[in-house]
Amino acid sequence: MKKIAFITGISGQDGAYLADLLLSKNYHVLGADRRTSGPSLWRLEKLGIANEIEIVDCDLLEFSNLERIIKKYKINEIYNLAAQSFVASSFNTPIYTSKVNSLGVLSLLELIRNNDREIKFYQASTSEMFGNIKEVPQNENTSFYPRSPYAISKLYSHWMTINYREAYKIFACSGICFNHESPLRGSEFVTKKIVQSLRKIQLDELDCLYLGNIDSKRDWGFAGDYVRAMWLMLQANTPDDYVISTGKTYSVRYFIETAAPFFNIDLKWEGHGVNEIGINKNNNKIVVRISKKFYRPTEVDLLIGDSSKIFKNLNWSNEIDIKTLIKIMAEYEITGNLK
Ligand code: NAP
Ligand code: F7E
Repeated sequence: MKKIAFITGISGQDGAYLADLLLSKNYHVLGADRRTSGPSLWRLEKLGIANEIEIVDCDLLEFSNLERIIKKYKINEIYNLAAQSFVASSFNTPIYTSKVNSLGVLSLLELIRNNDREIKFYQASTSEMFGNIKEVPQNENTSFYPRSPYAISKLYSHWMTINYREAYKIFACSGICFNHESPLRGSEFVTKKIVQSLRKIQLDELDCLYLGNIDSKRDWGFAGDYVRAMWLMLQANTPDDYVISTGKTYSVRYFIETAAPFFNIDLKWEGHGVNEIGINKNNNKIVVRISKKFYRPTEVDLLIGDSSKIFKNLNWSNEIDIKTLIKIMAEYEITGNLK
């Protein structure tokens, strides 16, 4: 009998890569999708797996949707990836973000508690919970100091996951994932925005890329590596929480400088702060400008993870480094080919 995995957030970046991984391991994959006005399953189509997944109509805010699914199927593993995941947006939609990212998770945990405590549960936690960092690098024991409604909503569900594990002996795990990217990353996130815009500049479809704080630093990995860690966590002998990261950090500025040559752009910087500009030395055109519009009310300046626990317990480490990640993302913009 095939194991049944229920993935919320199937239409997102991680949902697509995780579904691909679980199908390769012979799971029956149920994917929660909610109605939107446009097509939502393009990532699954890009990976060539759209027809292999059973899509179920489900919004995390509709308790009855979740209940119907949990009662209908004999689910073995739930991967809760659904979220309002864009930090910048969470400052404008704090109540909505909290409902989905906090109460949506609690609904799932309650349903497991009341219906089938054998279901294993993965919660998509985030390095944003470290926020105004208290330690370098950050590990599972580092104190949290969230800096956005997004991070605070995720901290709630992180602790709720731990509480349900301790109180009801549910196999519930929280993966504290640092930033992970791919060609299938949403276009509002900075890495995708950079490669997409540089390609448009190369094709004369855009004059200039506008960014916010380019000196902020992130520990960027590849989404394909991170979904493997999620799966490993639910195959372990005991449920636990893990930091999933590469252990290296780079600035947004470094990301642009490294991506630019793929698009025949040779960058030099002039000026400071909001007046800083990036000039293409090949034609002296200004291709990067700073806009206050993209600054956040409270920023997370630096993140760098320590994943020695998951390496030791589950033998996980990332395979794709930053330069390879940038190459994969840049080449996808040029060729449109994923594999
Ligand atoms: P993503 O591409 O933004 O995908 C989010 C998914 O959640 C989409 O499928 C979205 O559906 C769905 N969703 C949002 N609100 C929903 C609702 N009310 N009901 C049902 N589905 C809903 O995010 P991702 O990058 O794949 O990240 C996956 C998870 O990991 C998220 O929980 C995110 O917060 C967390 N995380 C991500 C990273 C990272 O660097 N990628 C790092 C740490 C943690 P629609 O398509 O309909 O909007
Ligand atoms: O920003 C800076 C921005 O939006 C990265 C989500 O997956 O990872 C992601 O959250 C950095 C920030 O990702 C622009 O200020 C500069 O310092 O790509 P991002 P994020 O906020 O780190 C965590 C782990 C998650 O859990 C989230 O779900 O880049 N930045 N200029 C910019 N960012 C954006 N988006 N756009 C800019 O123009």
